Amino acid sequence: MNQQDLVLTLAKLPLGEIRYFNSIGSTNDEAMKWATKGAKDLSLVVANEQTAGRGRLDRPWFSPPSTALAFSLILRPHADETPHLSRTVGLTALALTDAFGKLGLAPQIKWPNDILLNGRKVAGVLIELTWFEDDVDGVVIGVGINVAKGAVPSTDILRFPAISLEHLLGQAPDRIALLHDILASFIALRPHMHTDSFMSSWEKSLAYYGRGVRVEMGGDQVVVGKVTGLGPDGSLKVLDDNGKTVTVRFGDVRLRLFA
Ligand code: BT5
Repeated sequence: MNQQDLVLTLAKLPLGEIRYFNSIGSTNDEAMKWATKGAKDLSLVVANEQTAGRGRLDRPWFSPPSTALAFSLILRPHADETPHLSRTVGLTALALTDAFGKLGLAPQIKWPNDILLNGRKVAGVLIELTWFEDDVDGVVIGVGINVAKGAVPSTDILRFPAISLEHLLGQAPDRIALLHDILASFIALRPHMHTDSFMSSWEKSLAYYGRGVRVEMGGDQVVVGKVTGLGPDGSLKVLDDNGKTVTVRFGDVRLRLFA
């Protein structure tokens, strides 16, 4: 992977500028800085390796050299998109499921930000915002994908089982071609983000739909119940054991065995 190949392969997409790094701390850190300094809509930071990749709540994200796809996409939301910005994670997840589907795989979205293959995590999404006064003026979408087997961390640092595309395909797909397909799907889906059909595609791709789950929402807050769908803002609806629908806006979802 290098800047020239990226620019050539992505040339037909209506992107902003592209910055490639052979090694970087975190593409999201770079993109956040760039977003506050005027990066254009759909500008892209891509790295061959991250040495301080981050997940939610500053959890570590492992992306060793040449085996992972790690990138951050900067959005300058249009005025008509701002009411729906909480759907950006779904937009990104659907772009990823589309691109993995094209490879013949059957991905599912583990709410809110993980992509699963065969019940294991192959990719994660981290969304961060930049503000101008009271308004969001930039959205940084970080995506990490385990492309080759070597990207998958050892089990002792994992909160959830992981897998790579190579494990399932027998060989690692080309990272730049994969990035192209993800971005093309993202750009095609973006104008539909406000629609009901977008929400139903997102719901249809959810892992654990209709199944019993346990959601840890931080602190001691836990909900146990059945996934019944998504709220209009992308929150997860869980019907708890007392028959009450709980709206979950942040959390880690696990399948409840024996439910
Ligand atoms: C995520 O957080 O899954 C979001 C990951 C986003 C990473 C991208 S890479 C490009 C951009 N730049 C960044 O610095 N970040 C973004 P979360 O749901 O909190 O999951 C984090 C957890 O995933 C960790 O606590 C580990 O247990 C696990 N993990 C770390 N590396 C992994 C990997 N390569 N594959 C599977 N699981 C991993």
